[in-house]
Amino acid sequence: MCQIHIPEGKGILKEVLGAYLFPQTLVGAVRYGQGHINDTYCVLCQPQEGDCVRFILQGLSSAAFPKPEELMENFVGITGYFREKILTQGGDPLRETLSLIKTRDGKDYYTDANGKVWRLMPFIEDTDCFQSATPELFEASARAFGRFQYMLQGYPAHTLHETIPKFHDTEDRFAKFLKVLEEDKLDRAKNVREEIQFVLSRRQDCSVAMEALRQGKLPLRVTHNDTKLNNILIDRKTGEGICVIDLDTTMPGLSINDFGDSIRFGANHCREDEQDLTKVAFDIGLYETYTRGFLEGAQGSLTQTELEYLPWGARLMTLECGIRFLTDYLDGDHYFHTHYPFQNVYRARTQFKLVRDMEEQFDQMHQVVRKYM
Ligand code: ADP
Ligand code: GN1
Ligand code: MG
Repeated sequence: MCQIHIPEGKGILKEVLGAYLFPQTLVGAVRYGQGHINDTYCVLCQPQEGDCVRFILQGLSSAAFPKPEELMENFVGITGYFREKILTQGGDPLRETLSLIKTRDGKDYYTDANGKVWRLMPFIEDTDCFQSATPELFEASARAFGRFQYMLQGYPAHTLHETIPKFHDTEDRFAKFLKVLEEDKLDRAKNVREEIQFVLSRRQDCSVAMEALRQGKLPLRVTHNDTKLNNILIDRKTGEGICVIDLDTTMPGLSINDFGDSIRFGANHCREDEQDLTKVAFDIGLYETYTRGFLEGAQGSLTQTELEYLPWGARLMTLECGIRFLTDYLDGDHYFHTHYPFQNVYRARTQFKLVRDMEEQFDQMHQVVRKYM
């Protein structure tokens, strides 16, 4: 057996990799991707002839996912459902959806000595994962997320576990923010007075989607709930969104949130933690591009009311995400991966600037949707 390269301080990886039987010689594992939640590694194997074969190894965040076994049950159900659909349509399920590699003892995942759950998946090659995109690629991602919504229409929603309870319940996010703010256990509130005020003055907004759900105006569907541009793999040959990834929050939810979260992340030209707010601006042109693609992909599966609420989806997902970043900062930065101090504050600020822009352009946002209804 060759010497395996494992990142320093990650002895646990040796244990995890040992749980799998690799057909080729294991070369090593490196940290991979820009996800904020899971511990993702690219595992490299060298066959006797030819190029290295890559795998994605992920340790699920225990801070985010209290019941990882239930999450994995969802994962198996959803990917199995996609597999069948893709096969009927003559597609390639190994490229168009995620799949799991079994452990030596035939399990779908490995639980390490600390109780952390790990999964191993084939690396979907000849694809790109973008943090920002050209309008063409953004539209391609929109078609793929819209199609994701469309394809899940018939999924038995009652079989899905809620992997993060109240994940996009914006009222509950507001309540959690208030609680953490009241405690202010690290005495950090004094550093973010303006941001706190921004949230407090938008309490009413936090109820818009939840109220529409309670009144039966918006249907509960099976949705992805984390539709960032970097949660989609773009086929290098066709430029189309070939595989929707990061299925950990796919569960009952609102379609407007799937639309909205993509807008939050992609309809601008800045990093999520951009520190120069003069560079942060909502781009209504990109919003239109995404709307066109999403509605094309959804193939008429959204109701009239859902369409009317799409702009609210964008505004609320952006506000909610800002609230979550700010809450995490006040709480000690335990939830989102951070790479330097105040990163969650910078992230919250970009979200709030985008919310302001959307508030100012809300009428135009509605007009854009009407154009494609
Ligand atoms: P997180 O929840 O932390 O965001 P993701 O599941 O989104 O974790 O994975 C993080 C990154 O890893 C993705 O943005 C993508 O770049 C890459 N990735 C994940 N799964 C695959 C895969 N099967 N093939 C290629 N790249 C992948
Ligand atoms: C997280 O896992 P990732 O990086 O794709 C988070 C999303 C946030 C996003 C902000 C499970 O997404 O809800 O919108 O960061 N995922 C989870 O960038 O909390
Ligand atoms: Mg991700």
